[in-house]
Amino acid sequence: MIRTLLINPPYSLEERYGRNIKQFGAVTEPLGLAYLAAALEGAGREVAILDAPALGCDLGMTVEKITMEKWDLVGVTLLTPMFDSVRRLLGEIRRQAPHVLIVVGGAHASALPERTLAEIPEIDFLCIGEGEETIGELVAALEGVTSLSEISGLAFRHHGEIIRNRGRGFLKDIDGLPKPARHLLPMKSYQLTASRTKGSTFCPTIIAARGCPFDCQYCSHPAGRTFRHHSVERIIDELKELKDVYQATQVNLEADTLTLKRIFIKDLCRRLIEEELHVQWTCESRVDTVDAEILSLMKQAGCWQISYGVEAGVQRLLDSIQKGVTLEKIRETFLATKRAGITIRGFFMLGLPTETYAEAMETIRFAMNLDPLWAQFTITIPYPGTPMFNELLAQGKLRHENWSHYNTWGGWADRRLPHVPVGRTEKEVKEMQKKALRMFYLRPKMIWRFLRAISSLRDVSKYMRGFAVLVKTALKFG
Ligand code: B12
Ligand code: SF4
Repeated sequence: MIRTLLINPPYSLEERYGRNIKQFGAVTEPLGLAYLAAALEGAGREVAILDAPALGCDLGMTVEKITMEKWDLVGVTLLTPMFDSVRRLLGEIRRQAPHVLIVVGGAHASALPERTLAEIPEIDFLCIGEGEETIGELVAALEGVTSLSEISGLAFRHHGEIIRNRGRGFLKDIDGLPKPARHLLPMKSYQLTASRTKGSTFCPTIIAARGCPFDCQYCSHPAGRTFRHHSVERIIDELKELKDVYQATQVNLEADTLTLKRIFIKDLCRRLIEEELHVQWTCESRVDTVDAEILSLMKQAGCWQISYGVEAGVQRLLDSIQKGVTLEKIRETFLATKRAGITIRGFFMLGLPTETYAEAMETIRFAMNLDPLWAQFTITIPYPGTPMFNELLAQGKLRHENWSHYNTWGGWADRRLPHVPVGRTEKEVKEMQKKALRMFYLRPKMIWRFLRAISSLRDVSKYMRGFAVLVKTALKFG
């Protein structure tokens, strides 16, 4: 029987966020891999997950764990900024365990399948899109039950040539999938950021839905354009598991836009209220999919925070990325959310194509006026597979395709930005990321708010460390 090891590669918090802010980063469950593992287990296969970042494993330790036991197939997830980490890992696996077959999947692999196979010669198979069915069929093919050419959504090498089979559509019914195999993950090692948690930072995730029909130009729609949600029953079932088995008191209900379907979010909230589970939750949403009625129901159902993708404080920029919302709508929804008693995390993008220095400042000021509890300012990265990437490439405005530098925290992690708006410099855009955080957080109002929120010594140390990092950047030490 084929034995499969699924690996979340050793991509450290320092690589993601840089030395200065790695301490504030999240270590989250690789739920994609847990879904794959559950599908394999459901088919009676032997499978394990090695979550290198959660276990604190570097490259050497990860390879050692792989070679200690005899695995036939290793499956690795690949997002764009992890490219070099994955390439190094696969090179070492090939060197130290040459018999092991290697399959990769994930957003980067799905966006650039042929190119990824060409750039990383150690990869044997590559999964495009959702992998639960593909990996099961791959294992069956490796056992000689079916042939590789029959597997939709698979690319692979054959006599030195790269073959790409027909595509596999997205799953219609995600409830048909077994619950993610959390029992194979080191659940107690996971932590969300302070900005997304209350008290303890243990806040596991439930994927409530996949897919999104909107047209944001910086999005590659890795889960497709059709919103597919789990049933309310299934979400409650996962919630109970997290509460009873892992003692979770708070969860993150993950979906590109949880509130997209009014009827679904209403049903979910009503059931959460009826069940009296007393689990607090957070989610991500769009400002144009909620109103006062939904927000009030969400609050009653235990929602204490919503993260909204605002992106820019300039209508011209919002229109250029086809966000489909107005500044007025953003203001209105922020107000309604605060009135409902739900706190807000706002996401803002700096360095959008054609953004000027003055417009970046306008976005920061807009964030300050909106005044969410937390704001995240990332540098725009044109990820492969997005309309933004294709357009910048066609216009000759991509500076390089060194994937490991495609990191939205480039200002802190000191990456070479793949794109800088015309007329501006990389140094200035990176500095803008730090400046945005300083302008937003080092306001007397914010300092007062955090002082009032302090409820433990741990909080004191957490806020002091954040404050110190921001002050250091102002003094040019960070
Ligand atoms: C939730 C989320 C997060 C959460 C994760 C929370 C958690 N507990 O999982 C947080 C906020 C921590 C996060 C962080 C990051 N994220 Co994120 N995230 C997402 C989001 C919104 C959903 C991911 C998800 O859970 N999907 C559901 C699961 C079931 O799907 P999945 O993980 O993709 O796995 C399926 C397939 O991809 C495939 N598959 C995946 N791996 C493998 C491996 C094998 C062997 C096989 C066969 C198949 C396979 O099968 C899986 C099951 O169907 C996506 C957008 C999206 N809609 O996908 C962005 C997204 C994946 N993130 C992205 C990025 C860039 C990041 C960061 C690198 C950002 C940063 N600069 O730090 C970090 C990296 C995190 C890390 N792992 O180190 C990008 C990736 C773009 C790209 N081209 O790589 C996306 C696509 C968003 C975007 N900008 O378009 N993220
Ligand atoms: S709303 Fe979010 S998931 Fe939907 S297209 Fe825009 S960025 Fe992508």
